Amino acid sequence: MEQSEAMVSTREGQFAGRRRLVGLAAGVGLVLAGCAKNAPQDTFQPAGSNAREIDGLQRELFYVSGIVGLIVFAAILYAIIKFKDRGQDIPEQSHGNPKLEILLTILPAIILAVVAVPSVAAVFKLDKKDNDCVINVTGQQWWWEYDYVQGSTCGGVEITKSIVTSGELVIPAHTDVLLRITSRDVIHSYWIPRLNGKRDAVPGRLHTLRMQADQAGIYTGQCTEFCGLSHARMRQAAVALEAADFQTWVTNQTADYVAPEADTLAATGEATFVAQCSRCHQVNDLLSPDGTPVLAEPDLYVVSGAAPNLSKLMTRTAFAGWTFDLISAECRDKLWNAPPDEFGALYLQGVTPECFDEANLRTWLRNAPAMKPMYADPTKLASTGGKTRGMPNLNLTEDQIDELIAYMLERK
Ligand code: HEC
Ligand SMILES: [Cu+2]
Repeated sequence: MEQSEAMVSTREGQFAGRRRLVGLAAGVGLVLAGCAKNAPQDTFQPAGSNAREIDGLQRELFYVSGIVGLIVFAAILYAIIKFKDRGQDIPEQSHGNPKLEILLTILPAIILAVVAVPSVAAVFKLDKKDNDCVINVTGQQWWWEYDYVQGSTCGGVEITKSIVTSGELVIPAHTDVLLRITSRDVIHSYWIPRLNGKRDAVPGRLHTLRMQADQAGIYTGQCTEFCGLSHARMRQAAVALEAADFQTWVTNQTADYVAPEADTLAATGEATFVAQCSRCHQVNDLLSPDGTPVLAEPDLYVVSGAAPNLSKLMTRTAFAGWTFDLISAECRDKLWNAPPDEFGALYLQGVTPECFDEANLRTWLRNAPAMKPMYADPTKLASTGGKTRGMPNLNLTEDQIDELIAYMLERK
């Protein structure tokens, strides 16, 4: 009887051991999967001077702490094996060893002091304020707004007219760009891992973050401070373009509004847009039927205080916190994998009819909060005086959606 119980318990022990091993293997597998070569948000693959600074520092620190870690693990292993309970007497109890204690205080202090030298140096280097472009960044629930200020220059290109865009930050490559980051609602955190570390976006405060990309391409990131219901759907990208391409991008973004041709689906879409969308969304230079400029009146309905500027929606590749693609998976892969010298031309094509992924935008217009949660309980809207956060369900008809999509397709 006693014997069989012992057998059962050892077998359970074996199973537990095996399960632990499987768990460990899965854990290690996951960690290694994170290091995969094509991971787009890999801090170990810096693509600009600021990220490289951080990467260099963390590698140095990894060696120092790695050696300390090895020594500690070896000591623990030694103690576990050497002093394993084999029924021996309790060892002699000692009370304090001043020499050892002083040594164990001074040694870590010295290690920390050594580590502080490159760390503090890196902090100062990353904080350099010289730059060739300043872009204002505003965190919103749940997307990022970028403002290129009228009259400023960016990488030598003059910004003749204010550019407001969302989700996709467009910067000139090889250029020191300074982001001035704030938030309109709650605390967010801006992070493009391959270009720099994180910076909190705090209402009422301006935090700066430098961006520099070595070559043209697309670098993705995401909000890293929990900011409410759709925090997980608050993503962003930085697109770096060569100087000439960046100039082309700016020229296009600042171009005058082109109204749809009369009697087209898009023209009906413009009227629908004025009626349904312009109370929140701005399309630059858009006029109401009576000829007065359409200006957003965000505080009327939107708790978040603003909505993305849609003047050039189709120059972006994704929308709504850069979560849903505007282009098909095939076109996206082509763009993402384009060699740096071909990337700019491909990106500047914007959303072409062949690449347009209509399904996403259609689903969005049918019922945005169903695609991206905006408020906890839509049935309790009365308690907020009808105010919603984010984009509400506007109960549009399929015809209205057709018109709006036709109109949106021309915003490029
Ligand atoms: C009550 C205000 C409001 C109205 C009205 C509204 N939207 Fe929105 N819309 C928003 C907000 C806020 C967002 C950002 C949501 C997010 O990404 O979390 C948004 C996002 C979008 C986006 C994604 C843009 C981007 O760059 O990420 C599109 C496209 C869009 N709306 C189209 C429309 C159209 C077309 C209409 C009219 C039928 C409309 N919206 C009406 C508030 C509104
Ligand atoms: Cu956020």
